Amino acid sequence: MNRRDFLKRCAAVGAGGYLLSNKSVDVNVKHKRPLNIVFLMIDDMGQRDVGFMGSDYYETPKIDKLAGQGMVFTDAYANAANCAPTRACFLTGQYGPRHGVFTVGDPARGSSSDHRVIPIANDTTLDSYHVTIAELLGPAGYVSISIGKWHMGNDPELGPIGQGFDENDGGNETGGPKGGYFSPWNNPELPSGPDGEYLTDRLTDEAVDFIERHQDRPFFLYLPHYAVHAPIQGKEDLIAKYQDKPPSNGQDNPKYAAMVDSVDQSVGRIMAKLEELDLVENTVVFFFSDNGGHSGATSNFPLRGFKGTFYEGGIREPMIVRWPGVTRAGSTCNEPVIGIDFFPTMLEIAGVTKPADKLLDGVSILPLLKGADSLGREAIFWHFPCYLQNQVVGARDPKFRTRPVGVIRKGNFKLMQFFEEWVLDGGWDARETNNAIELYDLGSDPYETTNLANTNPAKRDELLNMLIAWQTSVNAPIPNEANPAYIPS
Ligand SMILES: [Ca+2]
Repeated sequence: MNRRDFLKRCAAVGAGGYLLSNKSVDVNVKHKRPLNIVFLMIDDMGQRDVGFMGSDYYETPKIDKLAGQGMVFTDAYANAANCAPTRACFLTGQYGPRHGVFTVGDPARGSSSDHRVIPIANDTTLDSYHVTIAELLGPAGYVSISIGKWHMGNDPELGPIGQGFDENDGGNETGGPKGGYFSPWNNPELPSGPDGEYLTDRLTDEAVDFIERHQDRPFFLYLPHYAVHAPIQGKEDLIAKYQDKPPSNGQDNPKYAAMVDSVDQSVGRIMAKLEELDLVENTVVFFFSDNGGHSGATSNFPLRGFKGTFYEGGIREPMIVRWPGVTRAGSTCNEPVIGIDFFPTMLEIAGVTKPADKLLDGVSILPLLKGADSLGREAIFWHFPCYLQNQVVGARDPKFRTRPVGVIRKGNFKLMQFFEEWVLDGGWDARETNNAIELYDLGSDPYETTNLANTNPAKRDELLNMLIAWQTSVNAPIPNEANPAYIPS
């Protein structure tokens, strides 16, 4: 069966179909299906990079306003600690072992002589046979666009168009803006604007234009900003605004602050356009980021670590969902949620029934949006069979942001299984002594300072058993081959 036939067969629209004009919806009826989805995916924005999560250095009044109008998730996670795997999980609704995008580029980063095991091969693009969220929303009547960073391959096959979006502005295989944040872009998917045009503003122009053009039909606006990923380049007038501002909690970079400020203005302009066109009550808006804040650019304090580590600072994200008539304004949810949950959530919002043979690893967060305080899900998982080089504060290791690791969070407990020690130093039988396991109680120790692996052996074994069972269930490849080039230091 080819892909088109598969899509035709599987794109079943929910009972009742959908309305063709979003203006005809009575917004006061809670169960009326909203028709538009706006997903704002910021790049490398740390959980503490926004005012509503406690930053008093960066100024994000528009994002904070959105947070006040919607529901804030305090325990929202990216599926990975770096860019591409989070995006592959978001687009497919599946954990990494299903699609093989585990990291960005080379899985063997750093010096091979420092690798104790051979890492697992990594897919740098998302294979076209995967069914993306855009491919299921399209047949349900949605017009869709991806504006900004794609990082999953190039069109016509592996870019946004190839993967089901109707339009693509600026998305390709690259993980950062090749030409920097000021035009010309050096991007075949985005015609350069006047010299000096700022990328975040330009992508926002494209988003506003898309909303205007498609205001009379259901739309899915996916806006994966290139910001606030390196290079750290802000607009001069915004940099000046932060130049004399005192640092706070380790956040002190005016150029980065200017980039965050531009993202804030982007959110403000998009919300203003929705209001102007009388669409705001009929649009669900998501705000999220793809991994933790980057070392050298910002501080995730008091969360431990940075982008690239699987401590909380590398994977915990700022997250808002605003769904008028459903999410209570100013509400907060503490249930752990993760990037793969957006796929089933958006299907449900759109009234699209999941095709029987489309495998989804996440769960719809609709009950949470409606006020429930739990999803009843046992645990969430991460799988990273690769090396990420560089030294960052909070990492376990002086040479790597992370070495190969598996992670589970269940309730307030989080367990990390480091594969080098696990595989080479005795596995299960040596789990008390081989330094493979870390266990934290995020409830009492959100900053991951006290490893409980040997002081709470019952909880350790419970989570470790669940993690191993999950790895088996998804065929997660464990890097179990010793590296002959390894030189003990
Ligand atoms: Ca990123």
